[in-house]
Amino acid sequence: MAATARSVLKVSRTPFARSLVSSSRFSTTAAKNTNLKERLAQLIPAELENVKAVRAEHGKKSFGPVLVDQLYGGMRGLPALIWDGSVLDAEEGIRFRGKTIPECQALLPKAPGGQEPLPEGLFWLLVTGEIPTQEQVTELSKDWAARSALPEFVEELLDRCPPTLHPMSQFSLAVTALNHDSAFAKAYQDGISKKEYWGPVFEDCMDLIAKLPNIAGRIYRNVFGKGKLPSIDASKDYSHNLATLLGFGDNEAFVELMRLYITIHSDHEGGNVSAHTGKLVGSALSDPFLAFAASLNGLAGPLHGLANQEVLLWLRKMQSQIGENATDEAVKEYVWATLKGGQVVPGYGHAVLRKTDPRYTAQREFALKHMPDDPLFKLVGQIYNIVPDILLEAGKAKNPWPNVDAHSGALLTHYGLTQMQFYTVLFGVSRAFGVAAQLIWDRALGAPLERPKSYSTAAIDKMFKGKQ
Ligand code: FAM
Repeated sequence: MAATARSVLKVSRTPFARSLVSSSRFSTTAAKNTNLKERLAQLIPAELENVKAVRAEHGKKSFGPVLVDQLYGGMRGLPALIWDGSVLDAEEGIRFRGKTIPECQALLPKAPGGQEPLPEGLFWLLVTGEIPTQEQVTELSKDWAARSALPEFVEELLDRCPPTLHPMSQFSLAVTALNHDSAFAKAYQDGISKKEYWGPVFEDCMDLIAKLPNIAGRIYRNVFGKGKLPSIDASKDYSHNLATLLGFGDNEAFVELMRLYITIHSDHEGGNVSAHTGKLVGSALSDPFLAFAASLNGLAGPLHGLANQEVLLWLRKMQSQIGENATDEAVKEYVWATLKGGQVVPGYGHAVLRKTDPRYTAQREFALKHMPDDPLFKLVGQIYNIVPDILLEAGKAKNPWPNVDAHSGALLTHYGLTQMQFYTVLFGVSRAFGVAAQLIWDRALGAPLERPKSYSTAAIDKMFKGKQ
């Protein structure tokens, strides 16, 4: 078996296949003159061989014991999924196809005059493992602009939502409804072969990403009374269009923020609630709209994406109770009161990370460059100096350091996007990039239906009674 696997590995070691085995060996430039779908079609056969070979060589090897505590403890740390797009290290944080956030900032194409990476490039990287050329990202911007229109009934659906319905619920409704035009659902009904699934899934994923600015913009304008939605400009990049639809397109710093924001929020390996939910639902061959709507419903939870809203609510409540420019002592008391009230400090802690989230650091650096004197930014910094020690002293949280959500609200507030109920929608727009890339690869590699085993407490007791 091993000999066969080794010989398969030998023939399959194209640059892409190798890159997935060892992320440090990426090819840095994508093949020229191809669009994303064509490039992907070139990469899939080698990756199918690569997976086959790895399974043949290592498929029967054990990952070690599973502890009963992991069954009760939210499966923390349980090795259970494969996703090559991004990997999260507890100390170092996220890498997208082997690249850290600063590396992505340095390497990915930028808009003319811009300094932050274009999310178009990040999507290309997630899908292919390659750094795209400027032309290739421009092509993606244009493609997404061309696909951006919403079906009229989805616009009407959003317009009929009461403004009191949370923006995340509206977002999920609209994405679910896009399944009306799913290329994959139609192809499946028409009897498409399993080998061809990835093609219509790719088309759906491109449509999904493309339509999100119109959904987000419409929700924002409807809920917060911001007037009529302008149209998408096919000559502009995705983040510029998103900013314009929200009403901030004239502010170049805000547009840059959107480019960075989408890039760093796009993906966080496969096990987080939104990424995993998308993969799980997609594994039933629900189309990408249904799968991503499920991701959004997970992202809408306060322990996950809604934490960015919760942080701002918590900060505003703090300011109303102890005033602005409060002393460290007063802030400490407020943090302790939060903990003693049986609540979490939003924006702090993480299920995997054990250091300050590099996504927090990237946002802090953006703030230092663009808004060093902003009072809310200063408060976020003051809290950073206070909360970790308190969480350590309280002794429960395994990670006392800030995560991505501790910072984003302060940046958005600075530019006038003060409606905190909307913040998780922006996280959702970004997370589509990672979930979509994963759905495409899952169908290309023929990932099976997910179906882990659950046990009853009585069964656990019976199984292990009297054993060490
Ligand atoms: N404040 C207070 N208590 C906390 C805490 C925090 N920020 N973080 C963890 N704990 C508690 C936790 O509630 C648990 O208490 P119990 O034993 O009473 O259940 C204990 O410490 C051990 O938890 P853990 O193992 O350190 O963390 P988990 O892996 O169970 O949970 C988080 C991870 C993110 C859900 C948790 O740290 C948390 O609730 N943080 C605040 C909410 C937040 O910021 N979420 C966003 C996470 C983010 F990165 C994202 O998904 N966007």
